[in-house]
Amino acid sequence: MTTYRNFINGQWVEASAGAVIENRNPANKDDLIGRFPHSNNKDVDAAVAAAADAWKSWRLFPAPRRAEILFRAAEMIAAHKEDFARDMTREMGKVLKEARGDVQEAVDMTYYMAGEGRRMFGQTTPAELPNKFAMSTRNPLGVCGMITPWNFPMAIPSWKIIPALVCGNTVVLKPSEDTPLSAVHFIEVLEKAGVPAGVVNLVLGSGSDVGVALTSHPGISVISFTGSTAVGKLVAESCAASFRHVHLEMGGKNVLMVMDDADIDLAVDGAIWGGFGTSGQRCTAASRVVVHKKVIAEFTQKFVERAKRLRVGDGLDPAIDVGPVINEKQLKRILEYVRIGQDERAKLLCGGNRLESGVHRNGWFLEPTIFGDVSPKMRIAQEEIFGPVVSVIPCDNLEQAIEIGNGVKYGLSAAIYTHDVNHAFQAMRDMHTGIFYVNSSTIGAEVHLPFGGTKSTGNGHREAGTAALDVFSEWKSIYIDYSGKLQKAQGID
Ligand code: UN1
Repeated sequence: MTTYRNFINGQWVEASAGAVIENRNPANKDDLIGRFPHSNNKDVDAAVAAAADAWKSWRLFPAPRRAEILFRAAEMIAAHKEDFARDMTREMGKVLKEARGDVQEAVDMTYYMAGEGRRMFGQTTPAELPNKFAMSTRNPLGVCGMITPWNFPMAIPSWKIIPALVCGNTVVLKPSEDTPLSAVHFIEVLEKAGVPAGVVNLVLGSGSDVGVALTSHPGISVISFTGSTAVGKLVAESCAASFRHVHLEMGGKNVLMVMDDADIDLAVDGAIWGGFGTSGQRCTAASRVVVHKKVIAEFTQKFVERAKRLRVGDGLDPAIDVGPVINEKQLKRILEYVRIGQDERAKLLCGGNRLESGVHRNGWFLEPTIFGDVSPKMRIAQEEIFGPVVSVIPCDNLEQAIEIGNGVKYGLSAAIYTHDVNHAFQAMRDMHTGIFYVNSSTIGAEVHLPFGGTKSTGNGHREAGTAALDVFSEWKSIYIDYSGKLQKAQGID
């Protein structure tokens, strides 16, 4: 049994209070993965102090050289892909193929962002006055605090840490207590790739201890948070007090719209993948499927038939399609939504139960669940469930599909299945989401495009793509007057 540590100022250290959190496999709770530090505000203080000190030199380290370290890190993650993916499946349950995809996203993001070390373009512009030069440059902010969830245990830390580093910031990471091992692997890679001491720090523990200490710490310049909308609100409030920058990536209630001219089998593939991939535990999950009345009978029959055939079990077994959900608390929450859906008189078409006998007896397994006859205002059609539960909602036409699609408080991802190019363009324009797909499911964003959502999904920022640089740098506008005399602003004689 391994006892893991925090990483502060280039050293692997125990939490100051010596307390530990056990991490167990959600597919088999007898499988103890390790003991991890239950850190507190003293550990956060030490990590922020180390990061602040390291920032003094890291910010001056040339960006192309920061990038060299990050390119090495990308190679190392790729070399460990299989081991990291297996440990990820063991600690959070998603099937191995998907865990490999998660590690691959970290590889892709690290290569992509390292490339920014030789770009990170600013602007040069004409100046208003003669013999004057004008330009703008990106500048690092200082120490970045990062709070990351368990559903993408390596990808999401990479989406935050790598752009922060390439911009010249230093980092304190607090990953979910459900997935500390993947974070340890990622930080070890950065250490071995040559990131200097103090530039990246890892403080493991709970949100109420480490998260709160981080978001309220005066030494932090920016907080980047991915998690629930309820917690995101607390994070934003805590940051507002000191005008600390905050980037929030929160909930989703994404819609997959199936029009009457759609390729139904393709749409069913998309609904299965978007609804039950990662056991529905993605902020981009297709948790609502809005289907044209003309094709809803055919679609629903095929969708339910496919969902019933999904094999639920340990994600390390290659025959399994859907792994467990992350923990008992989430399992209970999801089952509570199944009850709510039944109380609301939605029609339970398949699933709805916990699987707890035989091979499922030691884990947090749920049957893939589909509700039919869902009306758009029901709670199951409005609230983020974050589990393998999909609502099928009928519609009369495209306009109504768009209205239903937009009729939730979230705005992350949407998809349309149609062969009508006009409908595809109209939906693309009118869906108020940060991500939109045509003839493809709501999940599967790529690292070089902005990732994030509108309304209660986010606070206007995006991660990934060059948009991430806007979270982790600030503009400085620079004017150089080489006229040798006092020149006042245009319009002043
Ligand atoms: C998330 O669910 O928090 O587009 C992120 C996707 C993935 C990332 C999801 N690339 O579904």
